[in-house]
Amino acid sequence: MSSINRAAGEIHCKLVYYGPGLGGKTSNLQYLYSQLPPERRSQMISLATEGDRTLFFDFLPLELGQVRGFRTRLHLYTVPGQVFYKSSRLMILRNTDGICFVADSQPERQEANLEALADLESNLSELGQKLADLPYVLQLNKRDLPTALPVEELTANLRRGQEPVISACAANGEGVAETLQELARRVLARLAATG
Ligand SMILES: Nc1nc2c(ncn2[C@@H]2O[C@H](COP(=O)(O)OP(=O)(O)O)[C@@H](O)[C@H]2O)c(=O)[nH]1
Ligand SMILES: [Mg+2]
Repeated sequence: MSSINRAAGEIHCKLVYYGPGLGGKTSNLQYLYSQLPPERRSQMISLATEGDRTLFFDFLPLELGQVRGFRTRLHLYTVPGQVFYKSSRLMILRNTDGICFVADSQPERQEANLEALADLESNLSELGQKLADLPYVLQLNKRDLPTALPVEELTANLRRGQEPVISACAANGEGVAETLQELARRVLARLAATG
């Protein structure tokens, strides 16, 4: 999607948080939202959420400020985890500029992590894209839980290439800004390289 509107002096980038249900995607956006100055806080949109679960998606626009003289905006989305929302995930993934995979560090969620990662790769391939060709970061979330698997083990199981691996506790915001910075840096570097 990343669009540069030279006339308006604006850059727009679409970033998607992907991962197993209840892994912490919405929490990432909620934390970022909570860090915004109050006067800019009216904008997080969570569509059709029922209790904790994201049934459709969350959307959070973030102003990055000026990048190379352009007013730069990030559009953050999360995808719903449940299997039956495949068409929503496909739609949200379309024209994405970058992806953060939010993995759940708990042993009992490892199958769900692998399933979500495979689902991501298969959906990208339906859209004619490959993970390896996209700005991508792997976030290992829920590091605060006593049962969290070692970072090395999760990395060995979930890392697909040279993507950065970032430990996080989205519930209290640890690693959340770092994750976004790392992803945004990659997206903007790629934008600069491709013009
Ligand atoms: N202990 C712990 N709980 C977390 C963390 N991140 C999210 N959660 C909790 O996990 C549940 C699901 O999080 P949510 O962000 O809704 O997951 P999503 O389905 O991926 O959007 C919520 O109850 C969160 O409070 C974390 O880092 N540590
Ligand atoms: Mg959610």
